[in-house]
Amino acid sequence: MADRERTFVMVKPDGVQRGLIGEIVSRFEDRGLKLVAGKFTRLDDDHAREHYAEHVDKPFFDDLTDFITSGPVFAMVWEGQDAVAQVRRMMGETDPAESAPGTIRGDYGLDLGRNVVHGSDTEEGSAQREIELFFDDDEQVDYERIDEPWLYE
Ligand code: IDP
Ligand code: MG
Repeated sequence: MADRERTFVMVKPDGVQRGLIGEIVSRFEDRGLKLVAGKFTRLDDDHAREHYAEHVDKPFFDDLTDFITSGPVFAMVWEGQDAVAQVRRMMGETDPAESAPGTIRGDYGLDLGRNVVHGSDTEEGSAQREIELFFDDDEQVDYERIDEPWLYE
């Protein structure tokens, strides 16, 4: 069996306002990923700038931090085999217009700046960094899902 790993996912303010939290959580649950942390919160500007620090020099940075702080988000940690890459595949491309139907962004978005969901990228350390920015260790819960023997060989 390949490594189980954890990834950071966030329903962005547009996804919350459009009532898509349940739909997005369901997709990951149905896939067999395990929810190990969740938090309904609103980012302040410092948190937003730190979360998106890699984009600080991009022309869209201020719009991005304004948007992500504009309303509540639902932040989560999901665990499973190859979780970081599998969540990215389920999200689709950064631009919803380029995202295949069946992906979250391909099913629920049209515009690059309103792409509904965030998920850690596959670069080494990204997921861990993002998880730590939102969750303390004791906010992540270790447990077995009852279907795990049926999800993994
Ligand atoms: P990702 O969310 O697919 O990882 P990133 O390149 O990390 O994409 O960009 C972070 C977020 O910034 C995107 O989800 C999108 O909302 C926004 N963004 C990315 N590129 C652009 C752009 O060229 N114009 C406006 N917003 C952008
Ligand atoms: Mg990214």
